[in-house]
Order: sequence, then C-alpha cells, then structure tokens
Amino acid sequence: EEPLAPEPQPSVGVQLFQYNWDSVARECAEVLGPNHFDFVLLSPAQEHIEGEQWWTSYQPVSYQLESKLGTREQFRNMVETCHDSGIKVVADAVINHMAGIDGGVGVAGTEFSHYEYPGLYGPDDFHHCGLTPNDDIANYRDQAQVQTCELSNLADLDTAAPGVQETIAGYLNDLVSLGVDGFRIDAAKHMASEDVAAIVERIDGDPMIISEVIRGGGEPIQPEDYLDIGSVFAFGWARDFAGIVQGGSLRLAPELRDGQVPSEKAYTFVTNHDTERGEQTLNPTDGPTFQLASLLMLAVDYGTPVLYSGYAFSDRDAGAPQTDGRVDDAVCATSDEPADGEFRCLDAQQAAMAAWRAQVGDAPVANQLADGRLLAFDRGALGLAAFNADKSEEATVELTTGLPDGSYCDVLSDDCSIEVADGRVSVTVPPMGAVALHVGAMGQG
Ligand code: LAG
Ligand code: CA
Repeated sequence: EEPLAPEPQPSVGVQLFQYNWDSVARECAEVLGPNHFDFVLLSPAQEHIEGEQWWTSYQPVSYQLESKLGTREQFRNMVETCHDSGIKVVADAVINHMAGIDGGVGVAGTEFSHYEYPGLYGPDDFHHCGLTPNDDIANYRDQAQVQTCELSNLADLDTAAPGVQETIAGYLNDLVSLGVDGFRIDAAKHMASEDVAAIVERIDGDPMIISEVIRGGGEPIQPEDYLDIGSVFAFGWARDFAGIVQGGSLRLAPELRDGQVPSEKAYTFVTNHDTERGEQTLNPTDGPTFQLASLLMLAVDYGTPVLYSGYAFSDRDAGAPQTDGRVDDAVCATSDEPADGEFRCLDAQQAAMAAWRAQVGDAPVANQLADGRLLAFDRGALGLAAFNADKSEEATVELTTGLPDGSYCDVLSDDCSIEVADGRVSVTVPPMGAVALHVGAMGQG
C-alpha cells in the first residue's frame, strides 16, 4: 500500500528580477503554482526616473504604480493571477530615498527635482546630514552617516518624521489594497530600525516583512537590529554557503547556522540582483556549481529559501530589453550561455526541488551521511536528497533512510526505478548533481 503523502507546505520564494507584471503572472500560473512555491519577489513597482539601466527602478519619483514593468491595471491582474495559483506577492519597497539625479520627468510624467516630488515631499522631508562634504555616506562604521546621509546621492527621506512615515505607509497600504502579501524593505540598513518599525506598524494587516540589511564585519548596524520588525535576508549565510559549495565540503552546509540570524527569520538565497553583479556569492554564470547550490539550499532545514531568476548581461548597468520605455516580456534562454538580455528562467530541476521542499515541509534533517564530496540526508520520513560536489565522477552510495519501502522517482531526473527496501536505498548521483526522492513521487513498481 502506498503511504499517503501529506499536503504540500509551500515555503520557497523566487525573485523574478525585472520581470514585467505580465511575465510574473505567467510564471505564477505556469511554474510557481504547479510546483508549490510560496511567494514571488518583485522588482519595484513605483514610478521611477527614465533610463535604460535596470537600477532606474531604485530611484522613485512618485508612488504611482506606473513603471517600466507595467501599469497599475497589469499589477492588479498579476496579483490576482498569482493568488489564483496559490502564490503570494512580495513587493520591493524603496522607501529610504527618492531619486539620485538633479531632476527630470518620471516614466509616468511626474516632474521632479532632487528634493521636490509634487504632492509627496519637499526639501524639509529629507535628511541633509551635514556629516560629510557632499552629504554622501562615506564611512559604514558611523551609524549616523549610514542612516541620515545619502546612499550614492539618493535623496534620503527623513524617515523619523511622522508625515514622511504616513506618506510611505500610504503607498504601502495602496499595494496592500491590491493584494500584496509582503514587502522587501530596500536599504533597510539605511533607516533607523525604529523608523522602519514605525512605518511597518502603519501597514494594514500583517504582511511578511523582509528587511535588506547586508551584514558587514565591524559595522554598528547589524541584521539582528531589525528582527523585532520581521525577517531579514541572510547575507552572511549566502556568503558562507558560497564558500562551502565552492570548496566541496558539502557536509558543512546543513550545519551552517551558528552566528547566522535565527532560522525562522532568515531568508536564504544563493544570489540576488546586487550580489550577481559582485563577487561575494555564487552567481548564475557559475553554471553547475550555482545549480548545485540552488538545489542544496532548498534541501537544508535552515531559513526560507529564495531562488533567483534574472537576465544575462555583460554590462552591470544594462537593463532588461525595453520597447518604448517598457520592459519586454521575459524571454527564457534556451542555451546555457544566454545572450545579453535573455532570462535564465527557473529550470525543471529547480522547480521540482521546490516541490520537494514543500513535500518535506519542516521535517528535520535525519540519517545524514557525508563521504568526501558526497552529502545525503533525509527530511524526516518524507524525503531524501543526495548531492555530489565532484566535478567529474558520479557517486554511487548505499544509504539508510526513513522513507517507507517502495519504489521512488528521482524528481530531478525522472528516473522512477529507485527502490527503498528494509530502510536501505542505493542512489547514483551525477557529478555536480543531485538526486531527490519524496513520498509524493513514488513509482509504480
Ligand atoms: C539597494 N538596496 O539597499 C538595492 O538592492 C540596490 O540595487 C540599489 O542600487 C540601492 N540599494 C539603492 O536602492 C542600485 C544600483 C546603483 C544605482 C542605484 C540607484 O546598484 O548602481 O545607483 O540602484 O539607481 C546609480 C548609479 C550611481 C548614482 C545613483 C544616483 O550607479 O553612480 O550615484 O544611481 O543617480
Ligand atoms: Ca536613510
């Protein structure tokens, strides 16, 4: 008799960097819903400065939901489609600052100057820190500078002022009224945690809050300072994890939690849109190592994993392909070496492993076996995963498992001939690859 698999418990997210709203909706319906993902993380939705670069998204000029990624109506439809597919929507809230240029016209037609945004803010609503020659942040060891000076010239909102808090909360509540389920708090480190807390308290309902506080050694502001407000991205984990996967000592991965933020408040990632333009984490251009890391992140029982999909680029500033100021629908690359502007979409293995994670839920790691570059473990009696960090040799290993006896499919290869008998199973793991079994994917044999 085939044992009943429990209801999937979605927890995995994915950052769909610079996907337009129509493309997010399509991804929710076609990939994320069917694979029991939990949420999608968007790029910023508000009006922004004009330009070809991706980072115009991070220079707000008004809180109208009219951007290169789509209209308010497209945004509304996207949220509805994602919800219909069982997927929550997390918006990227750029609330520390406005634009970093002298002035201009935003993509929805708003005329602005550096410290003037009609109907929203005037010069008195901004910090003018007076602590550095040009009011730019110069020293990350100085909390006042980091939080009240300008991050690369971006006009820094006086987030302590009740009026500013009210205006920001009005914007976030507009997103909530369209069904948004949570927020990434962009540049949270650059706002006093009390300011972020006061803004979040003004948000209707009980949204997920994930603050972006990049851990830096010796800095006075640390992710721990923001845990009373909600969760944080686990930057320290992402950097340490990259080292582990690159070094091939996979057995260290499930233990990676001491000195990190507590698991229940940690959002883990292999890369994001900033780190993929730097050297501190693994990046999509790392090929099989990146893929192995993405799958292993989904398997361990630390944090809430967030996968990543963005487009290929050779110029770090280059935006996703646009037509008449609107980002085109995301086109998935069909080759391992995508042309600039083609998206590296979630692949079948990442999707299947997200479904695996939903099936094992929060069952603990058990029956861990580490042998050289191989690592295997169960998650309770619901799933088993094995990883091989050897670059050229496959590994065959016999494991003790708590999985019920029967035949299983490797959800990463669709090989359905794997037999668990008397609590033992033999698996063959490809070089830089993985095998994943769960009780929701048992074979016929
Ligand atoms: C973030 N988190 O704290 C975002 O994740 C990150 O992507 C944002 O930087 C940053 N903080 C501000 O929200 C990005 C680009 C920057 C870009 C900035 C503003 O990485 O390169 O700065 O967005 O668009 C650009 C130029 C700067 C210039 C600035 C102001 O690169 O040279 O000073 O614009 O005009
Ligand atoms: Ca600030």
